[in-house]
Amino acid sequence: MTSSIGRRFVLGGAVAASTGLALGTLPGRESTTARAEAPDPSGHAGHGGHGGGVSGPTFRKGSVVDHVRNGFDPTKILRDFDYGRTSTRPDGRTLREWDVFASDEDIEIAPGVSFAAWTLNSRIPGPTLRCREGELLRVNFTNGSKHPHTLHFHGIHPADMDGIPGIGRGVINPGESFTYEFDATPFGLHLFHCHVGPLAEHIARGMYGTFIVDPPQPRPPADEMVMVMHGYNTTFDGEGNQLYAVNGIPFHYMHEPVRVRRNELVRIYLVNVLEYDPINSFHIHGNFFDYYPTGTRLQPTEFTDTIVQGQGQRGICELRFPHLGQYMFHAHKTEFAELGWMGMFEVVE
Ligand SMILES: [Cu+2]
Repeated sequence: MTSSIGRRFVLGGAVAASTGLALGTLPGRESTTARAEAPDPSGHAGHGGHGGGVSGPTFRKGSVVDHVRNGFDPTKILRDFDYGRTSTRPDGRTLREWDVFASDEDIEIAPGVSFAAWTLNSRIPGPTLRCREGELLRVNFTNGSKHPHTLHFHGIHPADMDGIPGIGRGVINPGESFTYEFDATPFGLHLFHCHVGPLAEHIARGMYGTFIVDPPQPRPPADEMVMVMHGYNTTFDGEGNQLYAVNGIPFHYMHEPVRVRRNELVRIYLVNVLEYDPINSFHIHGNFFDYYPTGTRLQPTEFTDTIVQGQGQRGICELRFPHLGQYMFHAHKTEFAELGWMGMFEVVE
């Protein structure tokens, strides 16, 4: 890390102080709107690459991105679990297969702001692949991008299925395909991402997804959702992020709150893949949650309202909302929150 980190944290403090109650206001209000094109008038943005500055978040008033043109919608991604195709092997074991393809896509990440993304299944984040412990998994990967990529899964598997350059099949070049095959173990909440260098750029461009291995005995029924925390380095300088998000589009769940039912169990599969910043965090208003780090144990380790994750860390949050109304959730790194990583739960009967 360079000394610019210190500058960025100082800058973050200035942002929080200057915008005051921004964390408690809804989109469309003065404090959460600004111009997408506006540079930080303080001139500090270049030091850390964070472009919000004292003018606050860089968004035009009242407009949202074109989800249809993007081809994905964070409201759908939230509860979109991809169980793939299953068949039964002669030995009675379940074989589960998915098709994953890489492609280069221009995505509107903020109103009028296009990002040259490298995607998995044409979305950011990539698909949420879900299976059960003990199954045999096959991931048929096709590289339709102009760049070489791999799929590297977190989990327990042989080296030649690890999806890194120089081992096993190694790099999958443009136009090539490869099938990764491994066992679904251990149960828990995992992730997958490209592992080709420059690694930070391949990840930051959008090449990641969630990988859920359910325990042999399913978890109790719940309103389940995935939240992948990430950012956008729109300048591609590798110096930080100008925008932050969960599930692809900054501020999306401020425009479309996550609707949940009062007293129903809510289970959030929370993953941090944020590149260029050392930590990310999740905080919920007016409530506490049980936290299961990596989801590999069935007993929570903590009852809290804030959790911090480094890159690659993930965990399951379980909670019920006893009261009706709207409750914010956001990074408790307020700089990230004001640059897009904030949303709302709306609790209804
Ligand atoms: Cu890649």
